[in-house]
Amino acid sequence: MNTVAMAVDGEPAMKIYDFPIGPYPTRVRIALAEKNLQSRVEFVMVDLRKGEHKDPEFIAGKNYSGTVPVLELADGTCIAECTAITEYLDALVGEPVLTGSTAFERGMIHMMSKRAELELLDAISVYFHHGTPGLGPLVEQYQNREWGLRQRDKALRGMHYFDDVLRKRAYVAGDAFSMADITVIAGLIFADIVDLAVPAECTALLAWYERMKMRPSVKSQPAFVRR
Ligand code: GTS
Repeated sequence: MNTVAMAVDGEPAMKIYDFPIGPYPTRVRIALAEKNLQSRVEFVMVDLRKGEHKDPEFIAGKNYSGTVPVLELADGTCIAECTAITEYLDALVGEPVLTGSTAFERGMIHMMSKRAELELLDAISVYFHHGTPGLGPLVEQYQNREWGLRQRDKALRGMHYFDDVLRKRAYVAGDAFSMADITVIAGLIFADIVDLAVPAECTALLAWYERMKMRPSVKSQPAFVRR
């Protein structure tokens, strides 16, 4: 692991263990950009292609699940899981609110973000790790192609579901941009990585994605810049 950027203006440093082009780390990067918090974070590169996220030291000290991103607070506490990290960052500073202000908004955003994980992002991740070479033979210790292909089909159904949602409202969880939009964006980034095209008939999802890619917090991400 090596530290690739640091800009901390007198505030206690937070670290993000990161893989800059990865769909999941991009969720946290978008949240940081939306909240204008990048300058308070030191990014630490964890090279997934070298299996650095499976190092016993990383698993014992940073994230039991052996994934990135991980947020490390100044006192050494580590918070893993994109949803948990986004909730933490959202509570640090005010606008824009990404996880909801009212009970209704919080419930809707959490549900839709979880649904975007279950039906799209996590499904494509399983397809990547099981139905394709994934991170390569050094990292992928067990693969089940049948399971991977089922998850790819699940993700395609998920795309139709979110297309239907976005025919009825401007954003995934309501009338404002939220964590749920970020999670679907990550799903479509991962879909692109595994060459899983959004079906052409999903016009609402495709149009929403074009709008999302115009947001400064989204278009500046390494996941898009590299293309
Ligand atoms: N549920 C976790 C979260 O929401 O943070 C999933 C995190 C995750 O799967 N991260 C990927 C990872 O570490 C990073 S990336 O695929 O988006 O680059 N994958 C490595 C692995 O071996 O699963």
